[in-house]
Amino acid sequence: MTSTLQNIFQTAKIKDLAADSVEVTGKTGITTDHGVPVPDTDNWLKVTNGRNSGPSLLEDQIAREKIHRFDHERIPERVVHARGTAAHGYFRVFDDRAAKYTLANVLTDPNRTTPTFVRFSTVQGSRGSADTVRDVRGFATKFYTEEGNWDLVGNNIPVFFIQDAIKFPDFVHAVKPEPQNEVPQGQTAHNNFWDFVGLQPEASHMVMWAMSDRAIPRSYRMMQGFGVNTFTLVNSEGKRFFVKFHWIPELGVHSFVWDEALKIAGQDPDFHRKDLEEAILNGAPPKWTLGIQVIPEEREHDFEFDILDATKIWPEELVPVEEIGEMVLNRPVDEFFPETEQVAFCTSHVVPGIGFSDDPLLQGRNFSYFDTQLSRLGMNWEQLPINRPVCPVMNHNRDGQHQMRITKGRVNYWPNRFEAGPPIPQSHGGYVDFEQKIQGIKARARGEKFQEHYNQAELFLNSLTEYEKASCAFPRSSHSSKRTLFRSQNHLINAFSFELSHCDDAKVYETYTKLLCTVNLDLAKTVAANVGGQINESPTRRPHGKKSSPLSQLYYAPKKPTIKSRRVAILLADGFNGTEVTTISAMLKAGGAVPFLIGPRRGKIFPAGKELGGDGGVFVDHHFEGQRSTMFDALLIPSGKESADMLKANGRCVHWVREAFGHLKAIGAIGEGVEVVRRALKMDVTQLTFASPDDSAVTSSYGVVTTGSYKMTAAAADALEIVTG
Ligand code: HDE
Repeated sequence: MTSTLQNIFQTAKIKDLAADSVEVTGKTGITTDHGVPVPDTDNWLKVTNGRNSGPSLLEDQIAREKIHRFDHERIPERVVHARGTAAHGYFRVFDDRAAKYTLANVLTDPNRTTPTFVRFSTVQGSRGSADTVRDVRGFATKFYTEEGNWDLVGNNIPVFFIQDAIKFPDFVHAVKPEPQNEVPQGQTAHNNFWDFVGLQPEASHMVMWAMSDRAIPRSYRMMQGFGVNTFTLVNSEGKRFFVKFHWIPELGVHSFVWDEALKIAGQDPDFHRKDLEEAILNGAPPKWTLGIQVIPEEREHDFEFDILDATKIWPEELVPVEEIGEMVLNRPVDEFFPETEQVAFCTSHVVPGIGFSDDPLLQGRNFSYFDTQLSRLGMNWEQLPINRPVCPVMNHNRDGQHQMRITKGRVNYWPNRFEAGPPIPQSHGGYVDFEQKIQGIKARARGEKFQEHYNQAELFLNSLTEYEKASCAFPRSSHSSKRTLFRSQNHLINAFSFELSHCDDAKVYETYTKLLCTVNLDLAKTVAANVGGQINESPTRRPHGKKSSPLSQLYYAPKKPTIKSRRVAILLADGFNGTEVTTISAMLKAGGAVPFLIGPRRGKIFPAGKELGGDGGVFVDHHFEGQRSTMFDALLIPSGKESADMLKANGRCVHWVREAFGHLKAIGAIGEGVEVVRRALKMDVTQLTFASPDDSAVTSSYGVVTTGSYKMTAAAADALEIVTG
């Protein structure tokens, strides 16, 4: 374990897991599973005459055990959300402000630290699929509270494709790879998905989100989380409230552009997995604020949408988000399988003070999750170390496959003559079942307001800013006078066009472009023109023209801009400016960023003034061919004539600068390094720049910062001092 991890705060869950953790060291010899020391793991017991190896013997219990264990290493992958990664952390509330809504201590007691375990995931692809595909992301949190586990099993998009759980198998069959050839992997760009959503208008709101930048997050650390379903809270006076849960990331909500996401899927399919681990190990543990939207019971019917419909948001203008606490993820898992793969969530797992609503999607989920764990992990899945609560567990449930607990005593039922294992009344912390009055007719039907499907799809579209709509070759700044240099395209249109263009059945894309007319006629026309679809000439619904700014991800820009955890590539070759690179690297590290030196070879590269092959070189992290600009958030080209000349002449470096520019990465260049940028972009960088007030450096609305020479400022000196100690 690294020293960073040893020093971090240990939650009750980390201490609990220690009982089941073993460390493998040089002193730990190998034994069989029944504990017998193993003398040889490389040779199966054989009949041999010394010259030839003869037949292998079935009696070799050591070899047999090794193979048996291997044969059964796999368990069924999750039917959805198979690809994921996870981390440990903790949750604290700011104060007891939520006590007016709930008696749940985890949401009201500021003196508590509740351990958490979060698993992030994609939905469509299998366990080995790429991280950066266009997809919804799962955001499932297990709170190990003192009153039992609470699982908040959410996504990074606040709505869902369907309203009633009974449609889930159809939806998942349609979205997953097609049955005849198991294609495509990690994508919704195929006939069956678009066929289904085209015939299922309730999906239209969620499809807008899935085609937006939300579906290609830059990092799991830079996305929101939403409980999606409507839950309930009960306070100590027995009053009930409807609630939606929100996670808001400290770093803001950021996405890739599609070209980056596509390339990274090939360059580093584990990008998001590594990103989470890298940030935690580099001392930038991700943090989210927990927000709640609350509606008192008596206001349930005050809205034009049904508040129990999971295809609808509750606009924040109508129901504000109240921030009540924060979660930090500060520890990667020690081993993937027992923790990330075996963790199992259930929406039905709530604690006193939190309850369900009649949301028909949630009701079905409450059945489904426990059920799926039975086939994935077996009946006693809640005894697995990662799943077991940190509070005592006692009941009269018994036996089942892989029972790990030995419960002493003579009774396994209640009531019993010993009064052993009695129920716990509500007054002593027992779960509170809210006494809800129900009246109605038993029928296969949904409420009246569940029939409207397009208003919020339009609301989402109207709320996107130009940035989100603009293509990757579009300038960052909306006040740029140079904007016309670039071709404006639309992210959302591009996404629809990519996906529908992968459908080869005309019926599918024609149905969908017709459906889009009801959301927005202009959008439908452009997409139809791109993919060969069809439109209805007049809008089939009157647009309402409303907006809600929190639907745009720019609304969540971090309160204080930060370079924390951002990856910065410094491209250099022999003859670079050594002091400059050392100082800037130190400044980046002091700001929490992660600098990487990229050079023409993996070994030592020598700064100007140092003898080639001598003592004065620096080790670079990667060779030019080993990484691409897509793997980094920013690029720096230092000064140094010889170095700059080499970079200019190298096709890979030129491409690096051009690609980073195209993806709107921040690019910094100093002295001769400016010439590299100029050459790569085939334009005078001053065309791209705005002079800064003191003329010391010029920065552009395109994210290019250039300066003639590097100055050792007081801030730089401080940073150097911090990092070099
Ligand atoms: Fe899930 N979902 N889901 N889902 N879901 C599963 O449970 C299901 C839904 C979500 O990291 C499965 O343990 C039904 C909405 C996440 O382990 C399964 C319905 C939301 C994860 C299941 C939904 C989610 C799952 C598969 C419609 C966002 C991964 C493996 C009624 C709020 C959890 C498993 C992890 C996983 C069923 C809809 C989120 C089959 C029936 C809405 C994040 O039980």
